[in-house]
Amino acid sequence: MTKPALTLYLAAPRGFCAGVDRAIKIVELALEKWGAPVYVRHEIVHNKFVVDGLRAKGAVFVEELEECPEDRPVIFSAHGVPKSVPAAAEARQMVYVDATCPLVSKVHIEAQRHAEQGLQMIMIGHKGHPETIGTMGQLPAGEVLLVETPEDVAQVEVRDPQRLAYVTQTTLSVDDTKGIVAALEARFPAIIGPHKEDICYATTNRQEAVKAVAPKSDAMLVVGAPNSSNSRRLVEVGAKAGCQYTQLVQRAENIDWRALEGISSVAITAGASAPELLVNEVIDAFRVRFDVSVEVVETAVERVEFKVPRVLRQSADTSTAPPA
Ligand code: 2E6
Ligand code: F3S
Repeated sequence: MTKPALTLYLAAPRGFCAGVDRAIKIVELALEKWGAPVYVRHEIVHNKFVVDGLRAKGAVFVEELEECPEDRPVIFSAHGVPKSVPAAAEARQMVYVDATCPLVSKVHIEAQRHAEQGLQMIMIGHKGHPETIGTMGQLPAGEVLLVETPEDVAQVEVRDPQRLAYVTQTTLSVDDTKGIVAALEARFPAIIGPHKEDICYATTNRQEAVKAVAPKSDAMLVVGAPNSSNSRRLVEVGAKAGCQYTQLVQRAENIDWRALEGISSVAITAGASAPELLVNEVIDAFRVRFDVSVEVVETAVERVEFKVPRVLRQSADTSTAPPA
């Protein structure tokens, strides 16, 4: 039987960003340097395949620092941590490596600077997300006000409308955030925004690429995890850009083939924490069922790279002893 023809639009950029790449390298290098087990506070990035792979090499994933023994190194995830976390690690004299993405750390510094200048901080972010918890946790509890929607902006109660600044989560929808910022500026004309956008280059580029592929595709699949904020935003952006069917899939086995019956085009992208191997797995699954022609749609070229912390930069075999 001949297979139906399918044009597969492969969005670029997609998948791993520089912060994810660095965070995974940090865990791998820590395992080389100190041996197993190395503890990781929270999923290093929001991807089960990545986490399972590192677990198999000896990483132990926990949610709280209290679950880690004092005599083993601990790594903080790419999403960032409240200030209280490294402080508690220091108090317990633990060896820790911070894998917070430098672009998240930039937002942390920004929030602290504004607060030092006497400005009250508002954060645009998703409640309960580890990055939001980490950024808000750079200042004492209750100091940062969280808004998620323009409706929240109408309700928020500030100390002094003349002395306000805002920061955002790095993985928000670029377009939805514009609406929230517009609401903030309309209600608080004196509010100060970030020097340079807090939404990171990887988020922006992946959303732009989706806007290029989604409108011409009968369906769009985003490879990524349900707890990956940036991946979920890609699904929403695809739907808003006019794609009739958008789905988040962790693996090829999650594809709902019934829903894809009769399509002649599909767009595929991946969140910043999804390995390319899983994208290839999805493409291969399409090849089994369709006569696929792949068209790469590239809207930006990324050359961003972040160095790993100095403690892990020297060759792995210079110190195999566990930390003192
Ligand atoms: C750190 C900061 C931003 O859920 P979210 O999209 O934030 O996280 P991941 O792990 O899916 O993506 C990478 C990342 C790490 N993004
Ligand atoms: Fe960093 Fe953006 Fe990736 S904040 S971890 S470069 S999605």
